[in-house]
Amino acid sequence: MSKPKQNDNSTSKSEDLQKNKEDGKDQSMTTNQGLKVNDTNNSLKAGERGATLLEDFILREKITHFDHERIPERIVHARGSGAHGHFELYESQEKYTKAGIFTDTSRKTPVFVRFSTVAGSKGSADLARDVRGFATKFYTEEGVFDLVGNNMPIFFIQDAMKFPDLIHSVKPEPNREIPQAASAHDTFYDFVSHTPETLHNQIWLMSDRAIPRSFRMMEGFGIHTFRLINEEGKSHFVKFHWKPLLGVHSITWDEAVKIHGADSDFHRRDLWDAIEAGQYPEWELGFQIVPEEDEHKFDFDLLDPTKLIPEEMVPVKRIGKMTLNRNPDNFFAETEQVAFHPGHLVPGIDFTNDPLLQGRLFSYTDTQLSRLGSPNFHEIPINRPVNEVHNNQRDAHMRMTINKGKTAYFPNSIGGGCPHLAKMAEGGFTSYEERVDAKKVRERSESFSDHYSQPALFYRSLQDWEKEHLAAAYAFEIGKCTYDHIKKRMLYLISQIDKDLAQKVSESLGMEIPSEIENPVNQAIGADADVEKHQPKEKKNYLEKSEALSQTHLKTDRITSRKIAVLVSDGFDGKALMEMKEALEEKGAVIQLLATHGGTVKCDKGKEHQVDAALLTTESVLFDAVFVPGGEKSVNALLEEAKAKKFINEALKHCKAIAVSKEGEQLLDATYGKEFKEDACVFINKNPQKFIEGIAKHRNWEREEKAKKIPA
Ligand code: HDD
Repeated sequence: MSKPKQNDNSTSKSEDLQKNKEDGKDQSMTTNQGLKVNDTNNSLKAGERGATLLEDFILREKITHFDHERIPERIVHARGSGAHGHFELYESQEKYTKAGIFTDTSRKTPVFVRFSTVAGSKGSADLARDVRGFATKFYTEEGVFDLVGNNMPIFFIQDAMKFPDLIHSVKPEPNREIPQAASAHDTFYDFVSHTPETLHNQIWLMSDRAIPRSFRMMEGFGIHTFRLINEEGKSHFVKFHWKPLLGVHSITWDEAVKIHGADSDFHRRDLWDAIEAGQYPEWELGFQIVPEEDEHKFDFDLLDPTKLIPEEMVPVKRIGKMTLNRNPDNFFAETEQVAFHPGHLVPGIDFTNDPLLQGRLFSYTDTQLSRLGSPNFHEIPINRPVNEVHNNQRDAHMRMTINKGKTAYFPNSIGGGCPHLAKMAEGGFTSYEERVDAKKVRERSESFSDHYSQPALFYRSLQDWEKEHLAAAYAFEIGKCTYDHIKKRMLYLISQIDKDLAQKVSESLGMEIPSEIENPVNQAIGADADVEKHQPKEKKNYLEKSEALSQTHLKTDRITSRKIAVLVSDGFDGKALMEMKEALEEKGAVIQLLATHGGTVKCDKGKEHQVDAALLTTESVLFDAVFVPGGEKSVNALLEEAKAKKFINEALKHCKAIAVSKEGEQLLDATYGKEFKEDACVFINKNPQKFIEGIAKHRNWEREEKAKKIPA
């Protein structure tokens, strides 16, 4: 790894956090009361072999604190990783919003971002097939603004009322707490097959977006339609997008399964290592703006969170850039205690009536009360705003602020009327004055009932390789269900999205596609007017394809931070390694020397090189590409290692770039490599530039049809 960059990343938030930091450097150990401690190994006893005394307050304090170290994990998004950074605006968006972060180009707004999986527990593996959370806390001068989104642009359900049902169905089944961090089980598909509004998010979940190569290579979406409000009080609808500058990339399911065992912290480690190495992940923030008067011009409802606005209909305007450049100092204090909330807003941004968003506005504060234990969670350093907080809220568990004076009410005269109300000119928040004139009803709009058109658009927009992966994912997930009626319902629903897709899945399942839905909802769950009424409407085709939905169009030619394995043993061609290393490192790639043994290896010139990992301790799936330099002795030793051959076979199967020079070619001959010598991403004695271009492709998916037969 290259050396960490000098830390020039301070922001108003990092200075604020400084107040709470301590590292014990050159200090004596103390109790929590500040008493110096000179023995932390032995309890106080009656005689050296005697019983321990209750009096031992040092022992009691240490054990009591330990006993209470754990807090409840998040009910969803329990497993996550966070990083600090900042956001900078390209040009003022004052036409649309008065929010300072979107109008003042001189600002460097501090952010903290937490990425997560949804279903798994805190200790589950990173490569579960799942939606990824992408939550950003902006510490703005006007207060905290949270954009609590996902890496998919739509959600499973349309009303927050159904969230507990959705989550209960995907979480481990309650009788035996199986399976962990996996949607492939009966209860989830029971729910999905009875809830056709889930189908759009469901098809994204079956796509490669659910198994990203890295958090740094995912898009992020605010999902709901929000409002932007300008100085004149005019509102525009907006959808928020994060576009990663490293492109959008995923891995294959076979790799995901293997990474589970090889490195279950794969994404967490990747984010941490990239930031430590100074390879800071970056995203551009995009606005999709819809004028108020266009609200009803679409074939779908802007308030329906199961629909996206195709970028071909409303382009995404990139308005600024976020850079993550500092790892947290303490996982618990920062990443675990950070509390996001879609209701943390600043003037210039407002909600819409999306019923999912409206329900979220309640849930997020509520959950912090049980998770963090007190309404004072905003005082925890990672959560407190960088501007000052003044109000008449008082007390409660773990209050940190010492409010002075006699008054904690408004209006008051004794306290000089303070804190006084902000005048509008000083930036107080006012809600958008949306006109509401309606009956109070427990209903859903019929404009929300189109459940097939957008899943079909998504599928049509994918390349063939993406379609193959997606069909295999459905076959895997539904194949894991044990109830035939659930499998049949799923097949029927998929056939309504796309006949070819359903055909592929049905062949894998060895099951006919039903011509009509069996076990209608009202038989299975009792007559339900809402479910009956909201059976999907006929599929529409308002756009044949949207390029923005396929990862093929979301690439870059950067290979920054890509991990390249170099397979060697003693006697390898040192010159070839140095040439390759120099060329790749110049482009920001990370080279690791994997050898037949740990310690150091000697090249053909007798120079010692530090081994990054013995082959025994690592796996092909943890790397983006492989290079095998020549050197007779080295290659002979590799030929004796089954792991080296497995490494090459897996890299081939996973469509990665492979380069060999001189005798290194023998490793291709000894593996399935011999059948792939003409492959566009297999480079034999080519210059490093060709290999770099191959790595930048991420994968040669054209190889996959043939490579999937490799039994690796
Ligand atoms: Fe949620 C956490 C994203 C709907 C209730 N949600 C949570 C996190 C993300 C999202 C990224 C993790 C934040 C972190 O890293 O701490 N949630 C979404 C998105 C949704 C969504 C994009 C739909 C567009 N969520 C949603 C609904 C409800 C919740 C409809 C409840 C009615 N979500 C929660 C929660 C969590 C949460 C229970 C768990 C931990 C937390 O809030 O702080 O309140």
